[in-house]
Amino acid sequence: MTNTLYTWVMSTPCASVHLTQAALGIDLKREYVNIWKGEQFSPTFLKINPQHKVPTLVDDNGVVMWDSHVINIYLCSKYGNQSLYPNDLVKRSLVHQMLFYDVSVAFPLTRKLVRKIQKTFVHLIPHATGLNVLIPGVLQHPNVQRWIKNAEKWPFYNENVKCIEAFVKFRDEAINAKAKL
Ligand SMILES: N[C@@H](CCC(=O)N[C@@H](CS)C(=O)NCC(=O)O)C(=O)O
Repeated sequence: MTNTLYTWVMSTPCASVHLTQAALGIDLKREYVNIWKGEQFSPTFLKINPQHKVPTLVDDNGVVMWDSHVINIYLCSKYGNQSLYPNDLVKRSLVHQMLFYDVSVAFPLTRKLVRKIQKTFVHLIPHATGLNVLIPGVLQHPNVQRWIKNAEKWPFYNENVKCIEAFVKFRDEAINAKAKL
């Protein structure tokens, strides 16, 4: 059995698993689930994950796992990557600290913001690229800028670019649809 990742390119939790996959250099069969078309509610997918969330991993031993943080930890532990997920207890706890921060603070905040943008003013931001314009206050902070510049050097960063490109395509389509009204 192959590892199958149920995923969607417009989802940031999914992008994090794509980044991990690329960093580990492993094969995962990807099945795309377009959540904006409601494909996560198909009987087939609900049978796999009744929580109807992507990313969802069906491991080569048939175990189903969901939540990007869990999947990322699992893949790093299984395929071993000391720099991404160190054995050292203190270093590992610092990794967990950021993962838990993402679960409890960063992701819920971003999701709220993106939903508002989708519903209200995506057509007003024709020059926005990805999230760079959407949350300028956060992204222009020097620490965040430094972090982004560093991330751009990762050899596997292109996986994130694909996610941003999908978002930009969505934005352009939303603008065009609005212009036709
Ligand atoms: N904490 C979860 C969040 C997963 C999540 O919210 N996924 C969204 C896409 S970004 C989803 O599948 N939404 C579909 C739905 O809830 O029906 C993770 O990190 O994997």
